[in-house]
Amino acid sequence: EAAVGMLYPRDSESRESKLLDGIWHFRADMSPTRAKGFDEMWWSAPLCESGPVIDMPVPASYNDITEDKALRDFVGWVWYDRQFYVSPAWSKNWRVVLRFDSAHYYSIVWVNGKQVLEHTGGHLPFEADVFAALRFDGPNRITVAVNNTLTPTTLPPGEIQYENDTSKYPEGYFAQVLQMDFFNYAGIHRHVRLYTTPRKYIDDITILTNVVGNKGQIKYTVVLGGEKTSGNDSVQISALDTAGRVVASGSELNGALVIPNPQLWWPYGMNDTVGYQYTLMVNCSGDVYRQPFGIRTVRVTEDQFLINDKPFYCHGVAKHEDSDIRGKGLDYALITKDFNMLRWLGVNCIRTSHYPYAEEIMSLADQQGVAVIDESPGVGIKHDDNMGPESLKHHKEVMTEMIQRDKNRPSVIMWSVANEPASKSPIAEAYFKSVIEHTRSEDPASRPITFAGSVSFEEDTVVQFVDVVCINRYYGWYEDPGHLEIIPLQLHREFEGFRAKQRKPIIVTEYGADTVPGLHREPSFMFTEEYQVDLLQETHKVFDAARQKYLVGEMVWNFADFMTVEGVKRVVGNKKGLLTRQRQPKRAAFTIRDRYHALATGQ
Ligand code: GCB
Repeated sequence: EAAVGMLYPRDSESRESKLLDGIWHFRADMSPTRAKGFDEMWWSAPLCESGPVIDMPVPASYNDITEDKALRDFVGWVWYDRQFYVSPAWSKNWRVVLRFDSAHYYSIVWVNGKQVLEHTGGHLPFEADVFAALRFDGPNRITVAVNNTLTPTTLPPGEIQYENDTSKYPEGYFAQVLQMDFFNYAGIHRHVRLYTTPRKYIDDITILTNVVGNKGQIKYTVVLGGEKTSGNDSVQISALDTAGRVVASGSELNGALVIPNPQLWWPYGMNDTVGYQYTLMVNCSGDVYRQPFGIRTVRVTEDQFLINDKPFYCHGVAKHEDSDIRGKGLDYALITKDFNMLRWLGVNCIRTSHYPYAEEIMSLADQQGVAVIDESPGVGIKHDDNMGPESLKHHKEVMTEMIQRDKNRPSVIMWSVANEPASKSPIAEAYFKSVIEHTRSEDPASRPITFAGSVSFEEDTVVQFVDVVCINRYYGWYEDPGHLEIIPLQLHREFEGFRAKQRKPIIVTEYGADTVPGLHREPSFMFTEEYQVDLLQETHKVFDAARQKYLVGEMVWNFADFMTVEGVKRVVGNKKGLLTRQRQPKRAAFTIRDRYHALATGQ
């Protein structure tokens, strides 16, 4: 069987790693065809020899690093390179894997001029054993070409619009048309690293948990990679608690463990302990890997979302990976601050709108008991040519990669396959039936599946396939702007309409109002801090009435302000944040904080 593992790189007695983060050399290929780098084979020598280079941090988006508008808004291939060394000790009986945690969007990677990797999709890891391409006795060079062009069949989809009338547009003019409401930040967004494993290695681990009476039941599967199994592998499996005590053990590659009186994994607010995780320590013929896991169950009924058989009410926010200067680049200070602000707000659940987030973010969610609706990059599926066979194939591959990466995470309580697709047409019905069936068959833990929809119950054709109905609604904002009095009627009507079609629980995955911090008016007026508060509060009345029945969650759009393309609806980005882009509270943040802390103590 082909190696499919995508375990997060973790050092151990048998594994070492080396981050290649730092300042790299960089050049955007501004040639009209964007193909100069390939014509001149820029990977065959250091980048600084084929033309001028600038310094570029990794990880980070390249867009906001310089003062060059052409680079900020660039569409096409950019090139990165750097030197590195590996210890001769790594040449003995090791596998050396080069892993990109993500690069946006389409990437090709060379080591010492030899192509070692190619990957499509911006938010998921890719890796390869590069042992054969490495030098252990001198400098190595890594070259990366990344292309951020979005097409009708990428996820997210996009389009390039060409203008040929030279009386109106300069020669060769084209513009990228985005179908989503966030800036198409690009570059090497997460860590790049080398890590070693023995030649025979642990390729994948799957852990399934269940709770029966006072017993935690663990089913695990370990997949080995590398040299053919000789049949006499030594296998040691131990489940450890947080104090490092062995609470169960086994000696098979596939097995079951029982943990008596387990500490369950709980989200924030549902128990005194939250985010409790055990570690499955796997030792296979000397390769050691420690996989964290949480014991918890997730189940959906006609009107409830149950975690460990207790009703869970999601009081959360949708987020973005977005901040000043670094764009979508991973930053430890930023993500730690974000989790502090999530706790400050009293949030117990986030949605990774609109793409899978960095694994470091997912790990904080696991540890801090923040439940996650894990969303794919299926955002902006608006046209029929985004739902053809090629799109479908790619969408399924992305779902597979996502599940492969996140399947063991206790925080992930549901998959979201898309955000606001055009879910009215027969083509959407067939397309999403197929994507959702595929997702169901891929997740060994059978988590619930959803998508965040914007189409009314009267026209939607996809909700029939999901477990939880998730709806994004902007009453009083895009619908009847300025009119808060319509919210109770229209939102209630949608709830009842969906319920009449499908007896499934509902989460409002988006509602909100653009708010310019510091803008005030009494009585409230759109874009003021008061209007955001009023809109939220008016909506909460409807939530409170439906909460006892079938509403299982509410999520504000958005945690913080974030960057978008330039456009007449956006004043330097989307301003629907409870927090500014610098993570300082607007007035509505206090409204939500009061409400969420009350909901957390009420559960
Ligand atoms: C939506 C989208 C989200 C946008 C938001 C808005 O429905 O899902 O990506 O940013 O509305 O503010 O328009």
